Amino acid sequence: MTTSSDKTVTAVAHTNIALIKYWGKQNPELIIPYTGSLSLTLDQFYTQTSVTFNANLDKDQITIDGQPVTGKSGQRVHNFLSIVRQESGIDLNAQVKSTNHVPTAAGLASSASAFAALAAAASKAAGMNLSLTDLSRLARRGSGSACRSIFGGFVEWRKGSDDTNSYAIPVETTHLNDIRIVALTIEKHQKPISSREGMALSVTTSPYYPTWVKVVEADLENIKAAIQDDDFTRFGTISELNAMRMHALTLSADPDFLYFNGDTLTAMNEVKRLRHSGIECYYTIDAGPNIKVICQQANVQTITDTFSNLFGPTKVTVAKPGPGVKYL
Ligand code: 2P0
Repeated sequence: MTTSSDKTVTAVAHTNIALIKYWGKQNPELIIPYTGSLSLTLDQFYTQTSVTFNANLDKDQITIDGQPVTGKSGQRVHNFLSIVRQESGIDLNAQVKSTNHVPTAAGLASSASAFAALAAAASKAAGMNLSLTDLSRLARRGSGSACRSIFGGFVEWRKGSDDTNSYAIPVETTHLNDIRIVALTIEKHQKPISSREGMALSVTTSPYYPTWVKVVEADLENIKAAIQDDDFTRFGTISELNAMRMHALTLSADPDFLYFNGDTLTAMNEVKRLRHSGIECYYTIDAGPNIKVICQQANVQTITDTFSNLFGPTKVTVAKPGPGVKYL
């Protein structure tokens, strides 16, 4: 049993946007997915987290943006810290201070940057010195998508079959580096059905789920080939298709549910209109109403002008490929 460690460790992790979506767990306890997925880590949205294990604390103390975290979210962080305690052998409570530079739970995958930063800070504060692969495995235990935020740029989560072999790896490439994500924050409120609940409902009730598992394998191979061929058109086309296939699993669940709202549909139509007018862009949408427009640097201005006119300039953020996890 370790009884003293006052070292504060601070880590920063950026969020990621999935182009090939993770939607369903074959092992909910260990967060082993049914399929692989592929993402791009973004430079604009990140979480900074400091962790100190301290013998004077009688329980874990967690704050996000200065506010104490309790209830379900607090329990999730506490459970994650218990995994770190178990794996490191430390037997102390922790102080966790986290600052989010992400619109929380609005479909910008805040849990990805949150658990990636927490995994990095907590493991090091507990005296572990994990490889990036083991850090990715650990982050996965907090939130599936967090395993991808350990790395920068394009990242593939290899689904694996158990705790040892389900982790993310960087996609080595110099291609598509002028890719940009124009994020439209249509709605900042918490979504009515969490990703965790939504994917569980899709797995257990959508008759199309087995087909999704097959289709994702093909989408994943095709998008990796598009990256290696530096083929933006194929890259964008596959991304948009894959996102819509994921949302078909929500519409076909019992009871059915939908993450889009009216503004989401307006934005989708606008992306298609722009594309038909020669401004090449595609959309992807996660478990919320917000849209991310996938484009190249040359078209960023036209696209941001268009959506600033529609929704207001404060709703539009341009992101570039971002870095992997870092210690401060
Ligand atoms: C993704 N999403 O690949 C998919 C696409 C949302 C839509 O990963 O239950 O918060 O913590 O493993 O990672 C969001 O789900 O879910 C997500 P858990 P997570 O980015």
